[in-house]
Amino acid sequence: MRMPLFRGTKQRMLLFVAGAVLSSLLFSACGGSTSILNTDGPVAESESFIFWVILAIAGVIFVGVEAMLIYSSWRFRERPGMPAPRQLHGNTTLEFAWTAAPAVVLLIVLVFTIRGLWQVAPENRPTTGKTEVVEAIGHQWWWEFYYPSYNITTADTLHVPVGETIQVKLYSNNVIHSFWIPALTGKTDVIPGHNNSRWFIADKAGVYEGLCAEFCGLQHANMRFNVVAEDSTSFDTWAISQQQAATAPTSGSMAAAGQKLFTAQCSTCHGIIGVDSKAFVDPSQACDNPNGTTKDPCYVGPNLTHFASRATQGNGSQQVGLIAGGVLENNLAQCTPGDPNLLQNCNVAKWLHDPQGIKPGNDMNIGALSTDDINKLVAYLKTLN
Ligand code: HEC
Ligand SMILES: [Cu+2]
Repeated sequence: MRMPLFRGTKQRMLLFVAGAVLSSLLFSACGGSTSILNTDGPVAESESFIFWVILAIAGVIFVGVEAMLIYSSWRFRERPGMPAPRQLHGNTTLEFAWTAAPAVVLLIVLVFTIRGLWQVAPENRPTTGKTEVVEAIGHQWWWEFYYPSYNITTADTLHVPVGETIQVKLYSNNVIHSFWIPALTGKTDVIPGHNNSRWFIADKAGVYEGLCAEFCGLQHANMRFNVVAEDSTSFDTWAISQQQAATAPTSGSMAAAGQKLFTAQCSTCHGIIGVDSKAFVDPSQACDNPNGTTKDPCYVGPNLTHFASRATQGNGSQQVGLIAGGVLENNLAQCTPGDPNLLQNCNVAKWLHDPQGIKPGNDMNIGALSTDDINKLVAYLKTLN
């Protein structure tokens, strides 16, 4: 019976080693803008610095302990005819030393941690330079962003000006989410009835990945967003374009028919400024925030006024647009109403065809749409620049 047991252990060991190698290979694919070690702003830098400090200390301890272990196992190994080693018990100096040494190590870690906490604290955000306030609302399961100074609302993509302090006020009226942009700022819980805030600065223009880092239900993994950091001129141009009401489609066009369908079937959950909604809603005052004062009506789904501006731009490597928390890419350029392969090529058509199949459990519960209606709606959504 002993042999198979031994073999089993060996096999398990082999499996474990193979698993470890495989998973490290897999995880080595994670990197780029999603890595906390590849930072592009002072807040994330301060946080990853603590990681490096702890890693360095732990590394020195690991190498030291392992070296002593290996040395003494070899140096004092049992040889034939050796007498039993001297038996020891209790050594006050040693006892003090191995109590004091870890305490000192932990104290060093504590000092760096407190320093980091201080640097990233909401009250300690830089007061020199410009500050842009953004209200981020965690929904099940997508992020909404409201800019009080422009009175604009968007979803899935957070635009920020490079080099300016971005103060993010965090709201939820459902469950606890966590706001996280690995390359720019660490995680902060988004708690109903308890309004947290966070600040960060993007040092470089670019597109960064953001996500929800608190398990918030079935589609928690599809609650991602993009951060587009751009120079202040591009940011202003973007913000001003977002302030405009949706342009009305040419009467008699396919898009106009789509708008009619939208008003009839979609406007209970989606707002479009100039169509079924007069203005964007400030979540700090609205039903999104349980502490708010005026209970304005809020929409269940993303505001679609400028849905087309959230599509993938350029050749795709520059700004990838997202649909419904990143469950699909917003590839509107591939959406040609009338295309017989619309449902294969166009992601928003796929979404409209079967939102529950694509993101099971999400709040877009609608009856089946005909292909004809999907064509009209896609034609309309494409006009929402
Ligand atoms: C019962 C409410 C409801 C109705 C009705 C509804 N939607 Fe939605 N819609 C949602 C929700 C909620 C989401 C976000 C889902 C998520 O990300 O989890 C969404 C997402 C979307 C998105 C993606 C938006 C983005 O920025 O990511 C589009 C486009 C959309 N809906 C279009 C429509 C159209 C067109 C109709 C009418 C045929 C419609 N919806 C009807 C609730 C609704
Ligand atoms: Cu979440």
